[in-house]
Amino acid sequence: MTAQEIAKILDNVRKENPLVHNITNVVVTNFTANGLLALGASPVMAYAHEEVADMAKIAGALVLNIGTLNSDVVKAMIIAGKSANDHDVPVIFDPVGVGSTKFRTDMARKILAEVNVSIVRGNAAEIANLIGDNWSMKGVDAGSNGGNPIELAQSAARRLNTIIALTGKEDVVSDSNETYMIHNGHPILTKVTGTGCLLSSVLGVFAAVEKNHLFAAVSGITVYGVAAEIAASKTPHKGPGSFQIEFLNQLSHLAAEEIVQISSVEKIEHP
Ligand code: ATP
Ligand code: TZP
Ligand code: MG
Ligand code: MG
Repeated sequence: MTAQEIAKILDNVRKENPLVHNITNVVVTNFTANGLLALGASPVMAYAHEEVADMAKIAGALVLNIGTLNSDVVKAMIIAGKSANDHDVPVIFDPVGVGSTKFRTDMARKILAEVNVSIVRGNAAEIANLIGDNWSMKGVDAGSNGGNPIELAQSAARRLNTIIALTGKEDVVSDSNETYMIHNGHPILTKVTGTGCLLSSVLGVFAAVEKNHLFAAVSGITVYGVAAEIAASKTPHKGPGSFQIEFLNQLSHLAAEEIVQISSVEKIEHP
């Protein structure tokens, strides 16, 4: 993918203003809504069993995030997910904290068994635990075990038959046939809660306007990483509070020329 193609997809987001239905966690709800508004999308959070099917079918994408799950929320996710599948609405899944408790792992696998998901976005530990590989988890944060994120993303994409967007210091996007690595982002993103969750919803925004969901995921992650780099450069010696606000500003202002100058997307050749 070229930087110009990525900038064009961002332009389409701003022109089309897609509605994105989020069933997400209580920690990140406000930050997610503000991040999607800044980017040019129209967020809605809706959880009632009685309405989620109707909301999902009129949305451009549905984002399911199990950060503060309970049985009722999981039921809502499955109702919404089936409705999205019936109406060709792409579903993005963020398996927050999978591997840290048995309930989370069981529920994540249940959702994947019942709903056809276009993109799974998570840190390395979450992606590994989703496919039954051991990778240490500390609550919702990835531990590290020195594994290879490219091989992990490719193998998870093959086994789950979906697109994997595996994030961390480097981000990897793979559908098992085609793989990209994105070298943008900034370590201060790890000091603001919900930056992973917001990114999953941003992938919903991009999937709503770009039918090729592999390109949508690469574009969303790149735009996000470039905005973070600019925000960090504008808030030096400040801290996560100032960064978080400036990051929202940059999601809103980001220009095509900045994507061309700063983005770093590498296509990984398959053996
Ligand atoms: P975790 O809970 O492990 O932090 P997460 O769900 O919050 O996971 P991240 O993997 O932190 O998600 O990804 C969120 C964003 O932060 C992505 O854009 C990613 O590229 C970026 N990011 C994470 N760590 C770094 C880092 N060390 N350097 C640069 N960018 C990073
Ligand atoms: N606890 C449950 S969900 C959540 C926390 C702290 C937010 C996790 O956000 P992210 O984006 O994975 O850092
Ligand atoms: Mg994080
Ligand atoms: Mg997360």
